[in-house]
Amino acid sequence: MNKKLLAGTTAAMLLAGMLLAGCGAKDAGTNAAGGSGQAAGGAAKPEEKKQALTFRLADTHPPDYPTVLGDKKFAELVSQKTNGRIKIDVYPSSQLGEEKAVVEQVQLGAIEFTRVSTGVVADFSKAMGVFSLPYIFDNEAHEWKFLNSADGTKLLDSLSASKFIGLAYYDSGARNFYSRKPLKSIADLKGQKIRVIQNKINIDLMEALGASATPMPYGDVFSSLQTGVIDAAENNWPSYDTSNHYTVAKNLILDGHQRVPEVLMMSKVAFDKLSDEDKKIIKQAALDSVQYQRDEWKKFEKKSEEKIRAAGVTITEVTDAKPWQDKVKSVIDKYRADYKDVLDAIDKARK
Ligand code: GTR
Repeated sequence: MNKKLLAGTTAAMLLAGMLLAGCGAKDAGTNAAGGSGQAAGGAAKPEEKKQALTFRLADTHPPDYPTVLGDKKFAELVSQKTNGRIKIDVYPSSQLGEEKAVVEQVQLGAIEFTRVSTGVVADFSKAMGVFSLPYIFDNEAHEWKFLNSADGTKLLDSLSASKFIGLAYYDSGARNFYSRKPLKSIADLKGQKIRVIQNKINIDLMEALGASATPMPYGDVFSSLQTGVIDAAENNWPSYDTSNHYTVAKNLILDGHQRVPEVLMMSKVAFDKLSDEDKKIIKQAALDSVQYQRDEWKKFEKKSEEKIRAAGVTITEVTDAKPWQDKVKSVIDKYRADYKDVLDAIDKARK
């Protein structure tokens, strides 16, 4: 069975299981205690009254990928802080579906947690679109200075308007173009069919580069590159590596056009049902998992780069980003008014 079919089947089975169980989060405390949650033969102690909960967290990447390692660290911290009372099961490899479908389910409360690219969330929360604008961050330090600032937190908090609770940002490095066709300069992108994460800004960005954008789910990109449905795609080193795109699109140009952070988020529907204490534990555990995720990211990014460089991919370095920035400036101009405050805050974080 191919990966996609398997993912679809698994998702369908999980959904069927959920329907049979009658709910998403299981109240294990109530189930185990036969409906009362009370210790036999006496008044319930306060500890025993607390609900035991099991949640699901969806991630598109394979189990050893740094975002999934971050997810698992988060789940582990939540379990530790609640003495195992809140269990978060991590489902990697798109087992619960492709990102857009998962985000829709998180919005409805059918899946409680997900880790996704803010590029995907942009279609649900306009504010998150800012991260899909090209060349807004100079480097990792600049990006994280903003993400960790009060303005970065405000942006994360704004997700609640779209029925998500933004828990934390995770690292995702910089995105570069890669193609089946030669890709030695910006001019080579002209006329190429490039897969993008579905959002308006990405489509404008491809147009500015003279290319044509083909939005599609991440899981479809490999076969689309392999069969020539698309010429090119773009991503960071770890995704180019683990998706095996580097085996079919063997020309990479290190243009670093975007730094699109990942976001760990919870369904607001599920969050609102939690006690204040549990809300606090979940928020803190997410923040406490960030440094670990960033460390794992660094290690993995380096390993992926080494692997790809050794694999015979034709790699073009971009020593001068200016022509690239000039070419896509129209995109920033188009959206500047929409994102004025946050773009100003991002500029401020540069200093
Ligand atoms: C990756 C990101 C994924 C997914 C993917 C994509 O960098 O970690 O969540 O959004 O990009 O291009 O679809």
